[in-house]
Amino acid sequence: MDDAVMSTTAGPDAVGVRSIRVAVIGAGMAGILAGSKLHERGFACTIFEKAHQVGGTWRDNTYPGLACDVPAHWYTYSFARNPDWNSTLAPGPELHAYFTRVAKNYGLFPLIRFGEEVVRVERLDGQWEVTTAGGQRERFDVVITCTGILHHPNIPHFEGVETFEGRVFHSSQWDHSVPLDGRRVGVVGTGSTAAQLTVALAPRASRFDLFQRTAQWVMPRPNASYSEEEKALFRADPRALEELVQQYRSRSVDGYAAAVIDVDSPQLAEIERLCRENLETVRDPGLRRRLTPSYRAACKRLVISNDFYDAIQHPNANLVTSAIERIEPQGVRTADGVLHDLDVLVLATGFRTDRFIRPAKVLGRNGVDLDEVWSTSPIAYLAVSVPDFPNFFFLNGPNSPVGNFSAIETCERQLAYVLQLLDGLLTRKYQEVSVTHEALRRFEDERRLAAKKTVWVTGCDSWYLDKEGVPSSWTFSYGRFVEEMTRPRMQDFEKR
Ligand code: N01
Repeated sequence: MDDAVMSTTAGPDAVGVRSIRVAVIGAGMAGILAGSKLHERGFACTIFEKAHQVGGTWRDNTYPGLACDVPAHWYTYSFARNPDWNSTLAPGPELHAYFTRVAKNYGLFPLIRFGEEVVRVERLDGQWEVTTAGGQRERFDVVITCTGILHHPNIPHFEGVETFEGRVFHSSQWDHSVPLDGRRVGVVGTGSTAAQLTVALAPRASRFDLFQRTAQWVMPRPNASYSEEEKALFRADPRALEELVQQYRSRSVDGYAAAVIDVDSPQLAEIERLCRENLETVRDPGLRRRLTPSYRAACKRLVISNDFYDAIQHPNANLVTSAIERIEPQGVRTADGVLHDLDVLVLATGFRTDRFIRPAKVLGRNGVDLDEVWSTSPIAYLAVSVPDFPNFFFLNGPNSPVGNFSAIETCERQLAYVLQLLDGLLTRKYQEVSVTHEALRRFEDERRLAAKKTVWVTGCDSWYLDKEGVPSSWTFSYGRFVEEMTRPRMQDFEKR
């Protein structure tokens, strides 16, 4: 994969490379990637990061039980493999340490403006003016937004929440000062986060209530530990490590990625079979029935867990399926009239996945407002470019394959594509480049058509769907993504 990142013609010595100023917004997984590669190639690169540490989602999320449910060896940059993962599914702190290490090794810290939130990006005199919350303004030739998708917490308003005498917080804003052992803990939500919290907290709490609005399909995935011998082998033989990565990639690409885009696929049938088999491990038929979803597996993002069903059957654990009516000083009152006494209430209620670079105001050519362009839903040609926003690109942007395959591989391929578009700036073939309206329309029509065959539209509500019920993800195959990202079709771009 790194070959693709490196395959464009310009290098540090190329004409003009140092004079092209690039603003990268965000120092999470995608920003570290963009910064590393731009810096390596000699671009003048500034990374704006509103927080005080790198790591994005792995910095923000520190909840007990946090782990990545994608195999760690595959969840690494192709240019910075890690032979030292301790287990198949790495815990959050190990992932945060990895991303911090890569940022350090690639010399990014001096390029990062920590504590500087970008609030406005405006096209002025053929450049982008970036304004931060502190009022600093600076001009750049290119902007690459790396602001993530699962970033802005979705915090529902429950009536009476302000009267709660315990502590309440969102899962991505964990309050580590709050004791949990022996306390009465409630978690709202049944997504991947809530499942990991259940495994971590049910045995620690004196009582653990899981407030479920919708049951989720849970797919088992074993989590093996790696011995010191295995790590030594990976260190000594990078090819062995690469083979392991390839095994994980093939399994995911031929399995899950194929399943989600085709409701009639044998891969989806197999996922459903595995989820049903897993559900059968719940001993009490009443509990099993309440945990059984009424929609197809993978319609919502699958919860991946070997332990969730064991944890929800723990003597301390209680699955609450009556709707939350309001919050009272002592706890949560549900529609069946029961008051669930609590000391701590965690909102594992997910994220606002339609935000991207927003709430920053982005004004393109002739004052075109990104908020208006995206008034129905965020869209971008091949997830990378929007008309009237020249030299402005997304990694992990709208319609990116967020739920399909490795987000890191996705971003590496997107960056390789963007770097090819920047080649024209370097060689002075053009000064600005953005997709044409026509090409975006064509892509979007095709994407929406393909969406009809995906599992995401089979009758569940999820964060994949926009206001019109159209999945905001990549609705094509992995092969198509690789092909599209290999080389830009320059006729789809307006160059000036
Ligand atoms: O959030 P979610 P998440 N009243 O949106 C419920 C990734 N991730 O943080 O289904 C009551 O999936 C909502 O209910 P419903 C992963 O991609 C990865 O768990 O809408 N309940 C749902 O149950 C994942 O998909 C890892 O009816 C309310 C839950 O809250 C994504 O992050 C680990 C409610 C939200 O589930 C988001 O996961 C963790 C309300 N008003 C997360 N509002 C890895 O391991 C919402 N809910 C890589």
